[in-house]
Amino acid sequence: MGGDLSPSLKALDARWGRPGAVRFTERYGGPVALLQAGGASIVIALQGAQVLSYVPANMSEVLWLSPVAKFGTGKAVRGGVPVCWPWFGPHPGDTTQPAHGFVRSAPWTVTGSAASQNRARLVLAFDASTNLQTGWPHRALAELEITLSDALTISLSTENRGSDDLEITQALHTYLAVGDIGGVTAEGFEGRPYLDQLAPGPMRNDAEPVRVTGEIDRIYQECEGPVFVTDEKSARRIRIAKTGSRSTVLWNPWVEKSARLGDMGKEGYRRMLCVEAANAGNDKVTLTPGERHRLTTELSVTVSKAKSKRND
Ligand code: TA6
Repeated sequence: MGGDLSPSLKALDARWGRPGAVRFTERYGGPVALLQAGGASIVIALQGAQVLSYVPANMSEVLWLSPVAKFGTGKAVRGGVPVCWPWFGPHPGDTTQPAHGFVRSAPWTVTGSAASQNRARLVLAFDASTNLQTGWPHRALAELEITLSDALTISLSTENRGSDDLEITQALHTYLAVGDIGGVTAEGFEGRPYLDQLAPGPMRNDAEPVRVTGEIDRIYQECEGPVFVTDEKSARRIRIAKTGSRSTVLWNPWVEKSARLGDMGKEGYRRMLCVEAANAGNDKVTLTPGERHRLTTELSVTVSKAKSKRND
């Protein structure tokens, strides 16, 4: 195996590899880390520190990855869990800046790994206090800690390394894989106020669980608890828990936006739903010098009771 690794992958394996739990290789045309624990596995692209795949033990893929995802240097990959930092959505003041910040398509540095019985962990960092080429006039360190156990836990920490207060927005932009969007219900949003990105205006509020029947792009506020995606066709329920976040983004591009995006694949929108642990909308994070903030999302899956066999 080691024979086919590039020198940098060999060095990563030597420094951070953990037998049977953490190894480095190439996938999708770029360097990735493969983590395994208790029969579960994940793939993490080092570019963007982006989890691209999560397969729990004895289950199928939990994350959606576009079948036409374009992997390339400096190109955000459509799917998995892109890291939106240090701003969510369009840059608050400069339209020349990329949407969702500059780290999701930048190289991150592996800074830690660990493995124990049924658990594997990788830590990556993006030091924006020295990456002056971003043009971002602040000094901060972003760290992503990815832990695989009987759930997938991803934590994005920000440390303000500047001498002024730092305000950020951010999201772990999770693309969940679903059997078919027509059989999906999202629960835990009932009664939560949300900003409708498709119809800017006052906060809205729905009392019912969410069914997706067209483009949806909502930033739920005052939304701290776990939410659930029930997927009839896949006969499973995904729990999305979080900490350090009072906002959750729900997004499906549907037909027209998918066509504009160009990298969703044929009817890709039917097989995905984004449920994003975020600090977005009015839920901004302000850090004093030296202060740290941690945003965490935890994904876990249960198999729905086998659909009762109808007697017809
Ligand atoms: O999280 C929802 C959203 O902000 C949508 O408005 C849409 O733009 C989506 O993110 C994807 O953004 P991207 O820059 O990855 O195409």
